Amino acid sequence: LVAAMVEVEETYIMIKPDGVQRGLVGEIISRFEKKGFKLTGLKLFQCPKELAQEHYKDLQSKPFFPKLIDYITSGPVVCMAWEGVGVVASARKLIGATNPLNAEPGTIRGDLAVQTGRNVVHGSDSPENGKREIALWFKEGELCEWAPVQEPWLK
Ligand code: RTP
Repeated sequence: LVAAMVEVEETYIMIKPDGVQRGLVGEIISRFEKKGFKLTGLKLFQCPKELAQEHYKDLQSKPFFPKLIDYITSGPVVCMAWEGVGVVASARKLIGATNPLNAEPGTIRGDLAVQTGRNVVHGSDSPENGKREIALWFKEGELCEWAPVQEPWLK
């Protein structure tokens, strides 16, 4: 028996304020749904400054940090938890390169964005960060563990 190379993982995906403002919420959620990942958490949320600073603490020393915090807190974001085999790396591929001008067509940023500072979506960069970020952005009771039913919805 060959051991499975990729495991079921969870990742934190966030539609940034520009994605909400531009009416791209449905389009972005639909890309992860169509790929086949499972949505386990979803909310529209006005992020406080402290949370944005904690989320991006690794970038604290970067010159663009204050602008990044202003951007992320400039309006509501859509917080999502997604689950699936290899979802962390796959979601990063669906999202595309950080600089949307380098992102391939077919990716979210490649199709929908132009500027690094307005790149519409965030995705965790490792399974460890996926867990850390989901715990940071969601409270207990906000996540749903569910399995797809086999029965048809309409009878
Ligand atoms: P994200 O965390 O949002 O998924 O982005 P990422 O991993 O692709 O990129 P990262 O290097 O972690 O940067 C986080 C976010 O900071 C903003 N940024 N601005 N030079 C700049 O002005 C600059 N560089 C990065 C972007 O919004 C980037 O997504």
